Amino acid sequence: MTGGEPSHRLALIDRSAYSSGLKAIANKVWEGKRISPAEGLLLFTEGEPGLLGMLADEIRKRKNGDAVYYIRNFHIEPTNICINNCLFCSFSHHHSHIKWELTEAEMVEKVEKADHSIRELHITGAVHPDRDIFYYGNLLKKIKAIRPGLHLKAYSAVELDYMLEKSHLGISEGLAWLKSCGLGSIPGGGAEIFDETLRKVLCGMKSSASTWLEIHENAHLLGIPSNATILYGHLEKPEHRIDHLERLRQLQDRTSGFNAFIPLKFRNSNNRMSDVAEVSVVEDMKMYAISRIYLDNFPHIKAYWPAVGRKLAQVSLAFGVDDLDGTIHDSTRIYSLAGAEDQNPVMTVSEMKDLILASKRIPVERDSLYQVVSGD
Ligand code: V47
Repeated sequence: MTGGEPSHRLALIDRSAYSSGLKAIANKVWEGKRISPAEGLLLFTEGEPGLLGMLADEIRKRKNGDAVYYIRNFHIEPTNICINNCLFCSFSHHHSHIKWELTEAEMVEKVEKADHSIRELHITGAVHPDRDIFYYGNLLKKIKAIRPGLHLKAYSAVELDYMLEKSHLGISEGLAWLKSCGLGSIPGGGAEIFDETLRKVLCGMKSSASTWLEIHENAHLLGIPSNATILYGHLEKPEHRIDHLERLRQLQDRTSGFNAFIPLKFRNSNNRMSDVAEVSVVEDMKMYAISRIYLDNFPHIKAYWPAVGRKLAQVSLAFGVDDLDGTIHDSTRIYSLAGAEDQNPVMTVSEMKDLILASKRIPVERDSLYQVVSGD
């Protein structure tokens, strides 16, 4: 906290016209207490951006000071051939009708060509019917042989679920083997929305919510950290968002294995949900802020700028966000295909720093485990 200012702000809230319910939540947040699902719901239905931003910003400050983290990273998307056919997806072959897959040699070549300052490789893509855990484990081994220092954040729980099943391995056994191959952490993809009814409509073929959570829990128990996401701004209601956050908060209470939570705004180009309008920026900021307030046990809230655009990512820094992901190096197509602003996402370190400094915050280069590293 910075000298007396927060209590002054709280006094302003107490004298405001906010409902007694909102004032009670504000008091709880200031005292560092956890809010309930009903209170989270009230924030969605009654909270306005000014109040939500103030509360989220206070928590962000207590947890991370003025640091805004970023990492030098790039992605490999191994294939767009997918056994699933999710309504919101613009990436898989189901929508484009063009199938492609990178060979192992092509992926290894991408690593060989990658700038040596890059610390993290994020591997995720479609769920290819023929590729099993041994294929993907051996890929990690080959990459590690060339670049032992590169952190491999690889394979969403949905990809893992399929490769484990295809290879007849249990979750723990399979993850332990992938760890021995070089798996460093698991990205947060595939969570979408946990509510079973809605999940069936949006992505009924995909792994269930409970499987997603089980895979992350097993990973955490093996010392493999992970991230979590929510896909929001489509058919869901505030209660679905709170249910999603609550399931994650409960798991994090058990394991402390999540590093970051990443709200992913639904983008409506080139998919079977193009008739669903994208939500407003106000709605985006509410989602970031309430995520920061609700997930009191998550260290970091990330705005993934290739998905939301750099302007929105910059504004999110006032709504609880302390992490902007990375430099990306024009290596992902998941969001450009879905209509994101940056069609060739790449951000130089100096652009990243300028974006953060303009928000009066401190750019901090990190590794995949949020250790501070000195760049350049
Ligand atoms: O699970 C797909 C989402 C996710 C759309 O862990 C869409 O650091 C919006 O999880 N509109 C994959 N979202 C990406 C992902 C991720 C990204 C960056 C960092 C990390 C991390 C994880 O992309 C999918 C899905 O929820 N997605 N299509 C769409 N049309």
